[in-house]
Amino acid sequence: MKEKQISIIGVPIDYGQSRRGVDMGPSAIRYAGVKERLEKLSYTVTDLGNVSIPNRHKKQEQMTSKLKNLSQVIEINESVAKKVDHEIEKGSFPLIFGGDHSLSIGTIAGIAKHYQRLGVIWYDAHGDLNTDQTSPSGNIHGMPLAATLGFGHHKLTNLYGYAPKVKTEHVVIIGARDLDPGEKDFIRKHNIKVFTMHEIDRLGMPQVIEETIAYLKERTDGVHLSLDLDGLDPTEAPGVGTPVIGGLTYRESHLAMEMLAEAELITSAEFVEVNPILDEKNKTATLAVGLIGSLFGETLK
Ligand code: 6HN
Ligand code: MN
Ligand code: MN
Ligand code: MN
Repeated sequence: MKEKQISIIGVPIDYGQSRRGVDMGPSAIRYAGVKERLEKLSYTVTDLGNVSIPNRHKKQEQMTSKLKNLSQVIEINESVAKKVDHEIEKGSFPLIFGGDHSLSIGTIAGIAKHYQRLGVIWYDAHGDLNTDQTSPSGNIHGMPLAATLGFGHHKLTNLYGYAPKVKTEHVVIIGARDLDPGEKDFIRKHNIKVFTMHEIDRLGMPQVIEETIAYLKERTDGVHLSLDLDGLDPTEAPGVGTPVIGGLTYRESHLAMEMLAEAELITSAEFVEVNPILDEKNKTATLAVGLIGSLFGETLK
């Protein structure tokens, strides 16, 4: 990492999906010692606390569209975008903890305006490429990548006043193994670069990350890492709301983070979908902190 200043932002959002507990993800990651871990690597770390979340009981959900909790997701993500934008302006590396994956609509909105061609690595069991038309669930956490690319409900795509944030040819998805029919169509139609578990098993993680780095280095001027903990196998990361068997191991993920650190490719990052209620003794948050250590060069120093 070039920036020596890291700003931690917690986004305890759970409105993008249906299981309670993911709002405690940021606390669990903090409790697992992330700040100390990064300070040991001689970064200056500022924890900005959490973005505030409207209370579930105060605000009645308005079902004006089939998207669940749309107004809350918009409101939260507008403040996420603002906060992240501000930290980049100060020259700091934004490190965001979730919270469900709908928060990426806000983080990337705040980040992308600082780049001509922002790249995104989407490390996830899912594509998160659904739109209001294709979503099987109505859960907005299944839509953030599509929204970022300019597809879906206009309130999601135009969040923070511009669209699209990222071009389809500047995205690499790693770890996909549960794609909905509409997402598969989207990937084919827009020729999105995807390493499914099938390709990862055939090529091995070293080649997958080498290809990812080469692909993004020549096309982009900054790369955001969006790491959904359900990209990992549920045996190692059980504390997630939508687990899918047959996932990435800790070792593969650890290696991926080390290779990204070595390449000095990543300019912002988020670790999302940690749900402590579904976890076993904070295993998933602890694993996330291990990956964060590697991403910031722990094994190289
Ligand atoms: N995530 N594809 C499913 C849906 O409801 O759209 C699951 C999405 C999961 C999203 O894990 O961030
Ligand atoms: Mn600004
Ligand atoms: Mn996922
Ligand atoms: Mn996701």
